[in-house]
Amino acid sequence: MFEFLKKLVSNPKATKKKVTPAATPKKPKLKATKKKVTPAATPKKPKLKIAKPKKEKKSFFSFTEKIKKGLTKTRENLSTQLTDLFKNKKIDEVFFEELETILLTADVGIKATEILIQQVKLKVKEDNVQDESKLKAILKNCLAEILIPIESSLKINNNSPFVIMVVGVNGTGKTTTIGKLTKFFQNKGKTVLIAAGDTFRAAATEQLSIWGERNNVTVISHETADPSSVIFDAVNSAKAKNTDIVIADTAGRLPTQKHLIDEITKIKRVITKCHAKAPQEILLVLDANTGQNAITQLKTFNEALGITGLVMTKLDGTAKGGVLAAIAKESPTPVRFIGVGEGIDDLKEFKAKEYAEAMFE
Ligand SMILES: Nc1nc2c(ncn2[C@@H]2O[C@H](COP(=O)(O)OP(=O)(O)OP(=O)(O)O)[C@@H](O)[C@H]2O)c(=O)[nH]1
Ligand SMILES: [Mg+2]
Repeated sequence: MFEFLKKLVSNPKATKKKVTPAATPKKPKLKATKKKVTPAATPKKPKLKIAKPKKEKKSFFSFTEKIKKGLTKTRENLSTQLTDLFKNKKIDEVFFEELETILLTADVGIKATEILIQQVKLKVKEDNVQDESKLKAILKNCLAEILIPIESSLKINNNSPFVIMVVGVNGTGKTTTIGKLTKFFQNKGKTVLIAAGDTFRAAATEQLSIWGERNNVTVISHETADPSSVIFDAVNSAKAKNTDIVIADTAGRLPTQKHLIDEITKIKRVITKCHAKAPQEILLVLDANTGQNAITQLKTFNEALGITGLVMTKLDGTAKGGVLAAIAKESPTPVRFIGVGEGIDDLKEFKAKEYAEAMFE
């Protein structure tokens, strides 16, 4: 199922077609797209399948467990390497050199690794640490300290509608995150409207419509291929209906595609014309598998748009969970959410301590 979706949505052909619109001027097939897609208006069977929401216990314990489960690959990788390290070595300079390599392989990044090693060395000396579990506890605490400055939950202010523009590179998980976010805000008692601003890929609107149906919210889409006008209409519609939040999807684009980066700055300007305080949040969705390249993506999107928050997706599928520490030290930006699976409930607010706990057992 995951493989099927991945192939369908991240189809290399589709990606190629989408990221080079100038080279492929033919219009996307949007004939089937209705002006407004509501659950009642789209009774036909969706072609795309999306993972069914998994039932989740609402306790704090289950919340922490979910993050732990999501970070299993990173934790297991770190744990195995740390255990091996302790098998052969006492804690000396060579030990710290090897620890440095282990942290770098988890994508903690050079700056954060240096800081971690410095702090760990200091504590190890102070407490005369010689065993693995104590070292892990020290690593946990030091990592949490690095992550705390980027822990910042998304606050919805009263300048309604609160417009969230979702941006990022192709296939990072933007549309899926919008589906999960809609549920998150509905659980907080907010009303949500979705704007299908990825007008480039024909299947994108359909994919978003399915998430709309699952959450029972309206998805505004358009027959024209101009994303600005779709989002403009959505913001106006939200104003008329007193909807609390508009979440706008956008097409994936690479930081190197200047014309597409220019296009997204235009989308932002159009939103502000419609609502002077909007967009209140420009959410960059990053795929944890991209490792250090996430920082390059962040810098480019930030220069073009002024990124106000991050979502780090697919942490469940990677051993590179350290990337958030790299972001904290190299390009500190508020991390709003983390994605730990494909299901509707697999989006969690980022909590530095829990995250650090989940990285080391
Ligand atoms: N395992 C896992 N998969 C995820 C997560 N978030 C998204 N995905 C999957 O990643 C794939 C791409 O997700 P999309 O939401 O379509 O990505 P996108 O950024 O909208 O892609 P484009 O619109 O093509 O740029 C899908 O198969 C999703 O199910 C996550 O947190 N964990
Ligand atoms: Mg998408």
